[in-house]
Formats: sequence, structure tokens, C-alpha cells
Amino acid sequence: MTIQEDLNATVRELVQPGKGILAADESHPTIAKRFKAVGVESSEEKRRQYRSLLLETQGLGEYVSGVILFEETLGQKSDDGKPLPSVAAREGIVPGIKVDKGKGPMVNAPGDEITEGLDGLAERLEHYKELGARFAKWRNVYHITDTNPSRAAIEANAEVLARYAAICQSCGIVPIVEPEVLIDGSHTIERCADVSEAVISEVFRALQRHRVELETMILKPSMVTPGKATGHKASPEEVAEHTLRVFRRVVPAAVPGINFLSGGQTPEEATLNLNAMNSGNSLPWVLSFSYGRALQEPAQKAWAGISSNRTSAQNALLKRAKLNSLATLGHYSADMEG
Ligand code: 5MM
Repeated sequence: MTIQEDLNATVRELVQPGKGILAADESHPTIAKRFKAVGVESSEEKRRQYRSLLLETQGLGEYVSGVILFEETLGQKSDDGKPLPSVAAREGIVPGIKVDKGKGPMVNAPGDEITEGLDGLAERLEHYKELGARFAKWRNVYHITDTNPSRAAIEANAEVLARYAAICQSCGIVPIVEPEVLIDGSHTIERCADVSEAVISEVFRALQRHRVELETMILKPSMVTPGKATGHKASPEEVAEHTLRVFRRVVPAAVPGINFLSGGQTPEEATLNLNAMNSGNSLPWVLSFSYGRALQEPAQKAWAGISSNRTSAQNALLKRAKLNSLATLGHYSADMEG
């Protein structure tokens, strides 16, 4: 297959109505934090057991089209010796890989951060491809305060995301472009909308400048919500209204799929908000999920590092995947939580 055929085929498999993406690409410090919350110490073997459990969930492929893995997982095997990317592929789930090298403070931009990892990216992608990855993910974050994100941070982060996406496509890897406007802070939903509009419009300016093919990329943004420190939760209808207003303004219809991150919302909130966006709105893109915490939290609690809890953990994952699948069609309601 040519590079273009690879890109077309991968995006077609990832963006399917009724399906979303499982983000299981926590870096070592993040997974250690998640494990600690359920009383598990993070080790290579525990991470292998846990991520095997996720990928071996029977029927997950009915609701999940792709999984984002961490580099370590790409090289790990299931108990019966199968490489984990092929375990996902067997279930009809496209394996992908997080390729950024993490974020850090941006020089001369107090309070802003920038993501690293462009050096040697093309070579790394060729290696990941050999291990089975067909798409990639890169996350940049934006803090909201009265003065952040600065114009410099908005422009520099957009440039980095676009260069990453262009390199991925040149290697036949579909890029997931993740600009996350963080939920932390005491800002209003209106301020979040303004920042999101500025951030995402700049991302698309950069993507176009770098000639990224919009038809073979996926956007993974945060929803527009009030800051967490306000203690105020907007209703799903408010979140949907503000989020769609921003996205209609700045995301070209050529983009096939928008897969939201959950960003610290509870699993139920993330499902309700996605459902509200998909209820009765005519949209140019498939609006779906690429949740980490909102898909995995109940499964992690049910597992708690104990192998005999494997099936209940898989059931918990399958339940969230199914409910979010319904939300992508606008068919979810809270009473389905049981
Ligand atoms: C799963 O976590 C991903 C990796 O985070 P770190 O590099 O900080 O370890 C993260 O990018 C994730 O894919 C997104 O934030 C979506 O996850 P949530 O939990 O926000 O839905």
C-alpha cells in the first residue's frame, strides 16, 4: 500500500460512527499515580498485566476503534506470548502510540508549557510502525489564568503540533492532534470558550501552513467547561452549546473526526456531555471520545491489582465503552448507568 492508502485506510477504521478511542498511553509517572489511587504499586509487570487485561476485553472492538499505547506497551506481550498491539488488532482495534516526550515550562512565557519530542521523530515512527502502530498521538497543554496562555505559547504550541502531524503523515501514520485546554483554574465557561477558540484556530492555521492533510488527521480536544476550582459544573446542554459554538467556528469540515479527552470529568459527566453534543445537532464531523480516565477509572477500581478481579475490571471497561458508544449516537441516558 502507498503512504496515502495507509493513511486513508487507518482513518477510515478509526472514525466510525458508534466507536471511539481508548487512551491507555499514560507515561510512567501518570500510571503510577492512577495505580496508587487503587493501592497498586507500578512495576513493568503490573503495567503489562493491567494493559493486557484492557486489550483482552472481549467485545471491546464493538465500541472502540483504536487504542493509544505507551511505548513500553508496544513491546510487551500477553500471558500467552502475543505482542499486545496484535492482541488489540485481533479484536478489530487499531493500535496507536503516544510519541510526544512530555511537557515542560516554556522559556520566557511564565505559566505556559510546551511539549518536546520532535527530534528523531521520523525514525521513531518507522520503528513503531514495525511494532504495529498505525496512528500516533501528541498532547500539548494550555493553562488558563488571567494572563495565560500567552500569545507566544498559543503560536509555539500550534507550530509544534503541526510539525508533529506533518512528520506523521509523511510516514503513513495518522496523527491525533491533542491541544488540551486544562480544566484547572477558576475561570468561567466563557473564558474557556475564548481560549479554546484562540488555541484551536491557531492550531489549524499552523496545520494548513505545514500542509497537513486535514482528511487524514483526528483532533483530540478538551470540551468547553468552567474551571474546576469554581466548584460549578455546567449542564451537559451548556457544555454542548459552548463547545459546538467554538468548534463550528474553527474546525474545518474536512476533519473527519473529533475525539474528545475527558480531562478530569467524572466518567458519567464525560458520557453525558458527549451525548448532549450528539443529540439533535447536525455536525460536519464524527464527534466521539478518546478518553483515558473516563474509560479506565471504574476498571482500575474493580481490578485493584488482583488477578481474580480481571473479569469485573473488563466488565467495567466494557460498560463505559458501550455507554460512550451510545453517547456518540446521542442515544445515552443517565438511567442506563444502573
Ligand atoms: C492517558 O493519559 C495520556 C498521557 O498523559 P501523560 O503523558 O501525562 O502521562 C493523556 O494524553 C490522555 O490521552 C489525555 O489527556 C486524555 O485522557 P483523559 O484522562 O483526559 O481522558
